Amino acid sequence: MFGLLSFLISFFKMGDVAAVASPSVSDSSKDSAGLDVPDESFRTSRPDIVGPDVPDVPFPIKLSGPVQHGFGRGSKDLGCPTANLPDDSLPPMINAAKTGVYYGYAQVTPSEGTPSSLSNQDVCVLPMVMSFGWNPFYKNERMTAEIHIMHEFKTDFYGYNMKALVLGYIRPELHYTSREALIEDIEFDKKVAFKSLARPAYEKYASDPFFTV
Ligand code: ADP
Ligand code: RBF
Ligand code: MG
Repeated sequence: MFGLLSFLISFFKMGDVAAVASPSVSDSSKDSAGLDVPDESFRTSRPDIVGPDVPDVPFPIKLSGPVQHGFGRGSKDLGCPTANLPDDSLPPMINAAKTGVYYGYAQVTPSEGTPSSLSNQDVCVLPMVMSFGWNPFYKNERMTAEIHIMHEFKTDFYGYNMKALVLGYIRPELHYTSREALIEDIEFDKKVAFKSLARPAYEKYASDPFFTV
């Protein structure tokens, strides 16, 4: 009896050791300013499917609003345009999730009664990656939700309504010191989003009634 009790006491005292014994992949460490910088080992050995096989709480998260102008850096600096959601559309994300990179589906639709420059393919429900947070690389002072839709659009669609169904978390938002590393990781994020969404329980959200038929 005493043997069992002392074993249990020493087991709980060894909480830290037990944590080390069950390995977990670390994705970041702190730099001297306390910012999360990517670990090289994380960058070179990232899984290409993330999240459970069936979306779990707090997903799906629904976001919607007219596409806003940002600083124009996504296309120019990173070769990855991101459609920015308005501030007042962010509470469902702010209230339920931490900052980071997410995957899901998005749909762009013209406002009623306005002529549209978008094709039938452009207004489909399409896979997306979303950066939600402070963009430490650019030292932003405002939180943003920026969506890159994995589709080739022929024109911009500022002012058009965008709906997004966020279905899973990919990684934390990190403080990149090189633009090249950020670009490389964004490319990998797209691959992760595609593969993670290709599971039946995720695919079915592409025809969710939230989207416009
Ligand atoms: P901004 O800082 O104004 O958001 P970006 O350089 O990030 O500028 O470009 C975003 C704009 O590019 C979007 O608002 C949209 O009109 C357009 N765009 C074109 N293709 C895409 C795409 N695949 N995903 C998201 N936005 C796109
Ligand atoms: N910005 C960061 O500072 N850190 C990140 O980890 C980061 N990850 C991103 C991942 C994706 C998929 C996308 C589309 C953008 C990411 N960005 C990140 C945001 C990028 O800095 C942002 O698109 C620019 O601020 C241009 O608006
Ligand atoms: Mg943008």
